[in-house]
Amino acid sequence: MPRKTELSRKLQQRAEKVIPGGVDSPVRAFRAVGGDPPWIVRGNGTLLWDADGNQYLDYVGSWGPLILGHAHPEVTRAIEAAARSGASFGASTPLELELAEAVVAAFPVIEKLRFVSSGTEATMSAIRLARAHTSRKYIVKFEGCYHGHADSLLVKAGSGVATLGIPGSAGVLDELAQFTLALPYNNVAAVEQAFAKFKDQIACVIVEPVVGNMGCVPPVAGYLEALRAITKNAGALLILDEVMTGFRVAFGGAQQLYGITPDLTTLGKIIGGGLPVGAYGGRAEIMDKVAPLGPVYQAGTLSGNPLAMAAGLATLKHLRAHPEIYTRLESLAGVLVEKVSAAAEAAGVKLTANRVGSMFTWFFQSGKVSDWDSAAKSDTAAFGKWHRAMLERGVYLPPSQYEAAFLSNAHTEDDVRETVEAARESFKSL
Ligand code: KE4
Repeated sequence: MPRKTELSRKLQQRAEKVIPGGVDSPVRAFRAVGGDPPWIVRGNGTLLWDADGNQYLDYVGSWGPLILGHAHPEVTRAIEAAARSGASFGASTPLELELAEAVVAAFPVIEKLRFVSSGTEATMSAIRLARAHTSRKYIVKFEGCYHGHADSLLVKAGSGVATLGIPGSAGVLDELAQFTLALPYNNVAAVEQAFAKFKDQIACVIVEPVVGNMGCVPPVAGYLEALRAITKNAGALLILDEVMTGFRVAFGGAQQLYGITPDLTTLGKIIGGGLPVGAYGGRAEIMDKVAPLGPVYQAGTLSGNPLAMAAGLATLKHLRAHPEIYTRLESLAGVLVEKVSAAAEAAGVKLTANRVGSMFTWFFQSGKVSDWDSAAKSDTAAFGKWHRAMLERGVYLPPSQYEAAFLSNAHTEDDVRETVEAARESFKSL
């Protein structure tokens, strides 16, 4: 019995009259997988319900924030309590101080941080700060890594390695893009080449320490250590963009998992518990350059918003009180990824999986996926067909081959069994 989609489709058609593509973020339009995007009206725990009343088992989790699942009672109660005292004051509140202290306690390398309202604001500010701190113009990012939509970061590789970047979006100026070098991920030689060619001119390297935005791609052994050594030697800052990995792959993020000490860290998603929060932080000698203390300007009307701080604080308090959650997520996600991969193999479907903790991706190809070039070899049409088949069976996966999926602490062994069974049937339908 195919899913009813009439009401979602009507909402989508109405929305397209007043919102570009009918969505407030492009990936939600389901262009990469086809079909009508469900319009979600409610979530609870692992479940989502759409406007037509269809129920889904959710593996997107709002793209990472909801490690505790939807509408977790402790988070909901915290938001309700904060809301009763007023939504926003444009003044300092004890809640933002409490959350800042909780983040600093979990990330020892962060002596000071500044809250903003999105991951984009966090990385944009970190880049500006790195350029000011080093008085250098160039930055290094990696193909397949996404750090939000600031102009300097919407840049793709020029022709050949270590050449000037070219705009990755209309509206980004060539004159600005040229100062971003976009290099292949997991390739140390390319970084060494860039630092040799642009000696003493590179302000920072920004990297997803575990990539989520080309699908899940872990760092190869020694890669992050090499980035740390090269940047330290060159007087450049290492920025770990932990918007996705922070409090996800470990309570102290990828820097705890891999033992890397960055100069700046960007955070988001989980620290907002589902509400809009980003943050950037690092050593005081760097952060003290930010206004009003120093010359780097950055501001935000809703930065440190009390409702968002309350949601983030409740989330981090729960994670801190229950460290066993990370062991449980590691084990349950391992079972899920392995059993779905086995189901694909049994159905003769080429699939390769990458996973770090509770973030993972099944790539529709048989090769190893370690960078953008290898990820891009995936059969996106087959992924789209599988995504639609899983949606029909009530499993809500990220609507793009090049996104990470997430397990939450609300997921159970029964959810995994149900998902594996849906996958088994879906592979047969390909
Ligand atoms: P936001 O501006 O979307 O809050 O964060 C940007 C960002 C920065 N850094 C990393 C590592 C990120 O993953 C993101 C945003 N992630 C995407 C999901 N791949 C957000 C989903 C969307 O764009 O709608």
